Amino acid sequence: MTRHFLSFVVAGSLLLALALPARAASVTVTVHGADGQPAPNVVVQLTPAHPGPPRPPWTPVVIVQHDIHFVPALTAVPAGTTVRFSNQDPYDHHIRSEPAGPLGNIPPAKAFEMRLAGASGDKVASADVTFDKPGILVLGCHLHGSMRGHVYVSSTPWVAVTDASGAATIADVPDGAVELLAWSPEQLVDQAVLQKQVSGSSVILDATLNFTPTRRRRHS
Ligand SMILES: [Cu+2]
Repeated sequence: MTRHFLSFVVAGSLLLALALPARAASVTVTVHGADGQPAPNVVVQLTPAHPGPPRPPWTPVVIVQHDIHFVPALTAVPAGTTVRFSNQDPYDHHIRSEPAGPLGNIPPAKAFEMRLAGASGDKVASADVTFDKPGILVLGCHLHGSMRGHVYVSSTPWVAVTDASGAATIADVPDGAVELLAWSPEQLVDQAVLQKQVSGSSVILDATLNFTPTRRRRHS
């Protein structure tokens, strides 16, 4: 074979690789506590070795203030996502970001505060915050000390929160090696990064937390 023919073959294969869509899977991650029980309200984040082209930002993502609670209490979004805060209570909330972590010493991924007027009739006050860099933050309210929420800002678009059965499904995960990282607002120590493999159309991965979460009733 001539060198010319070889480079033709190489170029041809490259073109083919670019033209074919990378295979992707729907991945369900099941998370358990150290006690073996399903763990709801845990963030799972996948970082594929071959992420492919950038994904469009998520929109819209809404966190409502209802009954002096943030709903949902835990929100996970990819960095770059704009979150709309919407006050459905008939009284004001003064929402602010607070440091996170067991010692409260992790600066919020995004520092902000804003006052949202109480809803009257169908008039609901809303404001948008764009979470541009990965990290975590606690949501609080100047006016209601009991209000607590968490936002996890992911470095990848493959992120979700486990449901009541401790499972989260993430669509369109590129095939190949992935790193799986879990995060719980209750954890004292970071979870280990797990090395997993994704292939086929439907994949189930599992993770076990390094602690046993408390069984709190979920506000809905
Ligand atoms: Cu409030």
